[in-house]
Amino acid sequence: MENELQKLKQEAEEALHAISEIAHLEEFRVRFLGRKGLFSTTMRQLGQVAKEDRPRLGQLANSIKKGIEELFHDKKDAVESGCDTTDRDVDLSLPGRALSFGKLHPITQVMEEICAVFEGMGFAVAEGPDVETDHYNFEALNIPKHHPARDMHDTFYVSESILLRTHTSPMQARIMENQEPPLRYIAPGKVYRCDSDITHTPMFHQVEGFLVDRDVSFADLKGVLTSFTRRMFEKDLPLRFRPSFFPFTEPSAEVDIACVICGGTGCRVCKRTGWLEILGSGLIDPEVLKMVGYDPDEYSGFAFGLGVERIAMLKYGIDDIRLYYENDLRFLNQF
Ligand code: 2U9
Repeated sequence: MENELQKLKQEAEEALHAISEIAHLEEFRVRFLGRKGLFSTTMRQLGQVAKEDRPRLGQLANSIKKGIEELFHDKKDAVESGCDTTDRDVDLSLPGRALSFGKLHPITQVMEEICAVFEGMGFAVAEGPDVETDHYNFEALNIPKHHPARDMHDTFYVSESILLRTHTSPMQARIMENQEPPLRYIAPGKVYRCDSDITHTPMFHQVEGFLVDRDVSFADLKGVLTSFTRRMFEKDLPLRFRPSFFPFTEPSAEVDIACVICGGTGCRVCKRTGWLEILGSGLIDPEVLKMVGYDPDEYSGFAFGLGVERIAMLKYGIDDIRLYYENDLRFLNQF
């Protein structure tokens, strides 16, 4: 009898626990607590147990039934009011779940910072398509047919004349073609090249910029880029302009800053040179000015370009570019 009562208790508790709809409450009441229900039927059997056990078992049966009735009323209130908290899986004492806020990807953060510095110097921001024509990506920028950058191994082609832009310069050619100087623009965005190792990813971000006006000289370029590096790296770092070559600028220069890690004494990051290359630049080639319809005798200009991933690597001491794109929150949450 005692076993039967305990089994009934367990059965009733489980049945109550499973109830989530009002319709099932009455079914439960009739089945367990009604006049012909399981508790009444079991209690009627008390007459058949030994006389000396009857008071103890009667007391037990009453207390179990009372307990189930209380649980039933709690459940009824909860289900009818729509906030069923009698479920034992819900611990109301637990603190609420903390909302985790998303944040900008480190590359987006650095790109916005770069743009803000140039905007502070009066440059407007222009964005253009990632899918470009061969004309704007190469031809208009004085990159001839035989140039290695045009090879299938360096560029992602969509068709013979359509490709994924390999730099944001096409946007600048489009602006020049449609507007008259004076002009000051930067073009931030994604660019694509067939390349993949610890310092290259097939997609990366660039900010390129240009200024065209009358009497623009290399001194103007030096002034703007010196201000930029000082603001970006928040230090009065020494800067050097090293002669270089780009098809769209003449003369051209690569710009180095004193190594942000060793300060110029030489370390692993700067390959013992004491310098870090941060951007390319130059005076816009007169051929490019002619191509967009400007008279090179009237106007001159400078242009520059930088890789955002590289700037962010130098700023934060990151040694593998692929970390940016592995979506590992332990890495991303540091920024
Ligand atoms: C027009 C004329 C000239 C844009 C320039 C660079 C120098 C340059 C690279 C730096 C690292 C790209 O991300 S990177 O690989 N860029 O060095 N870009 S001058 O010159 C232009 C652009 C448009 C019409």
